[in-house]
Amino acid sequence: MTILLTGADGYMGWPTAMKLALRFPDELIVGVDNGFRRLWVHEVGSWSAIPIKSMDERLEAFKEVFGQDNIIYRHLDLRDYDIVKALVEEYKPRAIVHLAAQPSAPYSMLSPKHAIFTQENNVKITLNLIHAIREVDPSIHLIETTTMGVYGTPNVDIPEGFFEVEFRGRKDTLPFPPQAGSWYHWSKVHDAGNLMFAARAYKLPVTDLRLGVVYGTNTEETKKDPRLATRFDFDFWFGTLYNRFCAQAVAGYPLTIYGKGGQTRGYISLEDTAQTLVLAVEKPAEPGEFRVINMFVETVSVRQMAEKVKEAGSKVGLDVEVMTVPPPRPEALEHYYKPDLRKIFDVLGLKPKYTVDKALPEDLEVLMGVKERILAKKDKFLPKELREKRG
Ligand code: USQ
Repeated sequence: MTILLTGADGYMGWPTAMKLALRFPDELIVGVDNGFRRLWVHEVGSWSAIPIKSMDERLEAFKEVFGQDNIIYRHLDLRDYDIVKALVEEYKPRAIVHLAAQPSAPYSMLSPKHAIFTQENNVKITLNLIHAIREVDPSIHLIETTTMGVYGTPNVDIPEGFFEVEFRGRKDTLPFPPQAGSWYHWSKVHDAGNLMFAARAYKLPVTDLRLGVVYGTNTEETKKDPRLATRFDFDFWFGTLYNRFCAQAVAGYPLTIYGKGGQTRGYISLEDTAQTLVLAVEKPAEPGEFRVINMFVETVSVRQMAEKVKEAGSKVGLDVEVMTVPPPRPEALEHYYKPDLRKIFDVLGLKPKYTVDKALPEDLEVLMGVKERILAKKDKFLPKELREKRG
């Protein structure tokens, strides 16, 4: 049996490849990527704080460390339908874990070209996978990480995908209205809509994992050998909140709170993210089922995150400062946020290993070991116009 993993070279992809390979030792994990993430981060002038190896070197190290040889890597561009169909035909996977996407909101907002690239790239790949599955074998379980950002920040509770509505005396269960906050997040709204329709029209089993912000330097597997490390971005475009704040703390750079810092999001560690993806493969959706699962472990505001990093920093000798940056994004700076969180535990059975508080000391320590690499790119914490605005 085979499991196809797209985006295998990414921050979540590589750790997930290893976790899948270890959980299903008799199956082949086919990792696919075209190396775009490395290029995008290079394009914005930054790099991964933690040095990463090529896929070939990682696979060699995986074999050595774990004594298993069940991950292979294919360097392919999944925007081409013929390539995707040939790939699915060749390996006949039982499940496809689809992580290959341009994931950055700020990158997608850089220019018209970046917006269009992001949507074309992301939406096309999902459509290619849907159609390849339909043509080759409609029983293949398609799992995609969309985003909690599909819902935006409405002033009411957020369900897991669907909610009951009563309108002019009639009732229905409908998709919760999307209110995404960037061209990237809208690409995932479009993906979610396309996945929902594919499940209905072609009877595909589909799992839409509405993923929150992923954080952390390591998983159980990446820790075992420096050659198994996954990337760690901290720049304005590709670094996400917790990761950036940790890198800023280590670099002696003030934590960059955008606006009031009341922006609240769901957070989940890299370890728990990879584990949730393994669980989604273990427990597939039914044919024709569009299964939406909110995927995070806790909600934290930007202000609270800054406090947590400051406190954890002080315990390891870091004097962490905080600053307010004029809000660079079109988002609510203070808002209500109460998303449902049930299915990740009840349906998939995740037992989270981390919370932000638990992970911080370990991650700060790892990043202190690569402080020079962070300092070398500290001008990438903010784009020029924001650096100038703050004086
Ligand atoms: N923020 C700051 N200071 C910073 C960086 C971010 O205040 O230095 C704020 C942002 O304005 C935002 C919040 O922190 O309000 C989260 O930002 P983020 O960069 O950590 O995450 P986001 O852009 O929302 O996107 C990330 C991933 C994306 C994923 C999403 C899940 O890049 O792929 O889909 O998290 S969610 O946020 O739930 O939509």
